[in-house]
Amino acid sequence: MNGLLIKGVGGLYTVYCQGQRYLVKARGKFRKDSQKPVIGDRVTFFPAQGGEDFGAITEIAPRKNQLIRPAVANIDLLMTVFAAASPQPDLLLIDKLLLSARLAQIPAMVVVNKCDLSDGEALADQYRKSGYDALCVSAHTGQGLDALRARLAGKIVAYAGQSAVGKSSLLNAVAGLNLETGAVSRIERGRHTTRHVELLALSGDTWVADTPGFSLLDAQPMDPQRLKEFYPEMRPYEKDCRFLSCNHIGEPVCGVKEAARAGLIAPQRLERYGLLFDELKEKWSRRYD
Ligand SMILES: Nc1nc2c(ncn2[C@@H]2O[C@H](COP(=O)(O)OP(=O)(O)OP(=O)(O)O)[C@@H](O)[C@H]2O)c(=O)[nH]1
Ligand SMILES: [Mg+2]
Ligand SMILES: [Zn+2]
Repeated sequence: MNGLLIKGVGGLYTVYCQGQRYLVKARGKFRKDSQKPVIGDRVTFFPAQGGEDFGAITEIAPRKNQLIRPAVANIDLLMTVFAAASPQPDLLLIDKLLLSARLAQIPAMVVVNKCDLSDGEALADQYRKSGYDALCVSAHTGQGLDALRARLAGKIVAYAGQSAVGKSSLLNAVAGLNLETGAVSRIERGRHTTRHVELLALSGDTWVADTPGFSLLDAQPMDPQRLKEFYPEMRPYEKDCRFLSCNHIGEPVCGVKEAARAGLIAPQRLERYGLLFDELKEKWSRRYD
């Protein structure tokens, strides 16, 4: 049988297959191959037979992507969440999360929550210009939640974003979950040491990795020269740069900077690109330390 690994605690795993949950263990060969099963794995298994307590995993399908800490595989969609207001948006964090997702080959989208407090369209547009799907929503009024539900349907979803932007509130509103929200979850998160990761059923075949995905930030050092590849909105204007290798940060005669000045690309996003460039440059120069 084939199923989805949704939970693992101390070597005992739960596999979901056609509405049923099966308790299974991994066979010894996986430990030998140092190929431990990971939540989100598509596995071949057989259920417990006559008198046995547990079934067994016999095969793990190749992973299309994987988060390391905590380990989750085969994520179909990363929701990067920020609030239009309260807390003030940390868009540099969002840019970093989107970049890390690209590097990890995880499709990502942008969710602007709390649009009942402030209009998030201009912020969402910064990302739409960059080719991202961006939705303005409110967990409180329900604005945009049908569209969000449609984006998530049938997928394994992970989420990320600074504290208090409403990640738990959104999951609760979208799927009728009962995750802790507000101050309580923030206090507890500091003390909580996660012993296991779990995929929660949002509905039917939609799953959410119950972790805010911050491990994404520990990405490998990257050559800053490559950063512009991740900003497709710059491409049409690069032909107007004097230098073929222009990084659009301080070079004279830069078509991209011109385009930002003319409002053709979001100047704020270009500014954050510069910050990210400097940060990557610093990390890159220390990569052999
Ligand atoms: N006005 C408004 N407030 C919201 C909205 N969504 C969430 N909130 C409030 O924002 C606060 C934080 O929400 P949470 O869902 O706990 O935020 P979180 O992102 O899960 O926070 P952490 O678990 O700390 O990372 C709560 O007081 C929510 O009631 C919204 O759409 N509009
Ligand atoms: Mg939360
Ligand atoms: Zn340039």
